[in-house]
Amino acid sequence: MKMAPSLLTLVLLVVAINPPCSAQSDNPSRLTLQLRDGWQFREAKKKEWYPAKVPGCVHADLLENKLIEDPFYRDNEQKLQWIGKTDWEYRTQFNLSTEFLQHKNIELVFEGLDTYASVFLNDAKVLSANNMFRRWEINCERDLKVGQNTLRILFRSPINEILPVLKQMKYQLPAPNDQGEKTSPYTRKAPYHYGWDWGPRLVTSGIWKPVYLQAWDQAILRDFTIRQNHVTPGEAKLTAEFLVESATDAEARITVDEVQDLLPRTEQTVRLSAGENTLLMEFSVSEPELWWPNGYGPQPLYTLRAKLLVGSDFCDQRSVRIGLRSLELRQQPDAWGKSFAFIINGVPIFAKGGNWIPADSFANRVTPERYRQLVQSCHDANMNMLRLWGGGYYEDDEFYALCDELGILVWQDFMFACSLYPGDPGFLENVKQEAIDNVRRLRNHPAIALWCGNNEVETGWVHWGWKRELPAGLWDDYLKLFHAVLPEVCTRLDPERPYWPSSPSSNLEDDPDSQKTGDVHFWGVWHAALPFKEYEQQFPRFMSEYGFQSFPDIRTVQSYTLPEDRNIQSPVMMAHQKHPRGNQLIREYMLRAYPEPKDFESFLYVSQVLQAEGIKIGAEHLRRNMPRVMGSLYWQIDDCWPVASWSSLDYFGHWKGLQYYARRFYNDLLVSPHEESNQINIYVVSDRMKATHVTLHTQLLDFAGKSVMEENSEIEVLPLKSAVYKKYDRTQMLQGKEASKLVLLSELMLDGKALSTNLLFFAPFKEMGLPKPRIENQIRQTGKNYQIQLSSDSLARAVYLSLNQGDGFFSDNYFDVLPGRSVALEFQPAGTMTLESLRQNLKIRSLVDAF
Ligand code: BMA
Repeated sequence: MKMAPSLLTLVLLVVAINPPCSAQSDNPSRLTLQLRDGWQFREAKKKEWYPAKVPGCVHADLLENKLIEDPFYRDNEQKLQWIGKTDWEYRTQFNLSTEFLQHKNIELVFEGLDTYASVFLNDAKVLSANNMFRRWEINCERDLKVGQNTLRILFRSPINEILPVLKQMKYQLPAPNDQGEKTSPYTRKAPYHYGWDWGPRLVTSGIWKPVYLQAWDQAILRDFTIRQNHVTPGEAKLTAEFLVESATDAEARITVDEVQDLLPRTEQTVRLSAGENTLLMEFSVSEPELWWPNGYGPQPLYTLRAKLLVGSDFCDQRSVRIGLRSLELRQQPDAWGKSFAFIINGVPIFAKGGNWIPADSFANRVTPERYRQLVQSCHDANMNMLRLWGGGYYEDDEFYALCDELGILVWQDFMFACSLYPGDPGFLENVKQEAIDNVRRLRNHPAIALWCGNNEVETGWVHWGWKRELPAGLWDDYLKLFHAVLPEVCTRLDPERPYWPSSPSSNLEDDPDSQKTGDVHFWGVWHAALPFKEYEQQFPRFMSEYGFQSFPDIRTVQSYTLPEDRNIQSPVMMAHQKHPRGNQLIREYMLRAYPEPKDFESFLYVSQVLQAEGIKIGAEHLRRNMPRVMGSLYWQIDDCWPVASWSSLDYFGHWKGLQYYARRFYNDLLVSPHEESNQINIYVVSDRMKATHVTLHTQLLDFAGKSVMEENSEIEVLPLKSAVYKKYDRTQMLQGKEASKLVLLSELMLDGKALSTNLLFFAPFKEMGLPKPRIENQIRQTGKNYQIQLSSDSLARAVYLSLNQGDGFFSDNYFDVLPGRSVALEFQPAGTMTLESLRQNLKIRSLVDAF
């Protein structure tokens, strides 16, 4: 790969130099002083102060000081509602030296304040904040002194702040998820804090992101971004854009290099004017190594470092990590309407993944390790896209960095969900600044594929009665926010990335839920209680939400219950089910296909099988219908607390059945047998860019393993395509046998290995009369881990391995074991575990055992 400077837009001189430029100190003259220590907090106006953690939030601090009980335990949530209706105060002290104060410019920077905050520096009020999602930068030289300084922040209750506003309103802005006074639309704060149909109402306050002082003299590099103007395998044409603030007019030098020297450096001399300067430097990389979504290729990343020098003074430096790829949201008229497909490096990508919600009610508790475990789990389940849903917060940099590394595209909503919003100039300006801060912060991540205005506001207006019941002017406010303010920021700051107004949306060209154009949320299954088969009647151009709930596993339930709570209808279990009809719906769907589970733990297990089997129907249908459909994002990936929900990863990151199923139904090669009017069509869907030669093995068996029909065919699976590779007449294939007692196995074999396996049943579980299987296991130690081999004397469905005690990860779970065929998997214990204790604690069950 080569990089060469080319044409310049604004600049006087560009030189590509290799090796390094003139000597300079390793540290820029900009200084940062983190204000992490010595924090205390108290209920406003009360006497006693307690130690606090920054970044953090008041609930976490109260818990840490043992002033409240765990909000996630039993029904504690209810008892803690006062916290959100209380004002809180935080303070710290820090010492400054004479040298530090000699700097010409000193700024106090808050990366995030939650939410209505008055900031006092040595008793001067320096900031009044009103948006959790904004970054605040305050010139504060005047207010600082040598020696001890005090920083104090008063947080007003975000609920109380809005109550007087609500009183004056002639109408109520809809906020169906607020579990109390409906104040959330007026406040720029994570909507899910106010409660959701999977989340508790825990209305936080606090300093939720880092705070620091920043000192500089001559010039500061406020921003550095790389625009990818045109990227092909032959050449990447890029523009580096710098935002420099300078104290005076001056001549400066900017150098850009790659930290590992993977790209040659470039340098240019520029004239700065006093104040803000936007500078552009165009350059190109020939034969770039391209960044790909997971499954399509590697994710090469480059860390580019920009240095700013004025004379011999090394003023500042900033780094960005980028991946080179082209990106397009292709919306082209076709036989079914208008396409909705993400094209990366010229390749149409079928988006496979789910919807991401905040991984905790208290953002600061999501450690880098937890982020990694969750995003890695998505990667390992063959996902290539997550939709960052608009009811939470713009994620931590860590999250996007992981998505860049693991090839997970991000559909990024702005933080608006299921409500209408004010449209007064103050509110719009506040949102505009929020958008500027976040687009600037995030735009260098190659993973981000789309900016999307909101979640379900367009469809809410049209389909949830808002249009009928509310003043028409609210729609004008909608248009201002989502069709003017937000797209204008995106076009100005991030012109190469597409903007989409809402999810679901038809960009006002059709009904918001139209299946001809745009994206769709389909909730006929679940909310309308329609059968899972109804998924197969849906042909959206891109399915950005569909889902079904399950319970978390018993260990997770144990974390928030006492033994007497462990029944589905108990008050504590109901407190951890936020959908009003949730448990009832799970039971109703369950009894359509299964008998009544024999006990509580079995109910939890069967709920996970039910969810996984249901979403499998939807996901495989969507994939079979590529390219008409180009995305399957199920609702939802993760949880913010331990709860019954639509997630496939529970609060502790445990894989539910759905996560294991997702790995199979999102495999790059998928065999998917499907009954279509007395015919059984064996589809193979390929997300591979090259044709693959495999053996398609099909076999009709009874539950004891006796073969009724068996065939092997050599097939060439076409790249990036869904097609039928084999057809059977149902009646002929069954040869007069009772269908409910048979199973059709389809698998793609390569070099003796099954790349994709799928079973087709002809009756719901409760009509199959499956015998109780005898499952044998053999365990072998392999270093720190164990290999477990299972076999069964008859078909064992949804075999579930778990531990009575201890923790660890099973490389596979919730799988079927056919008689006469063994299944091997790996177990990684969380700590150390002896073979003996694994043997003692391992519990193996299959569906039959649940009844
Ligand atoms: C979708 C989401 C969320 C919600 C989920 C389940 O519409 O956008 O608002 O949690 O449905 O009801």
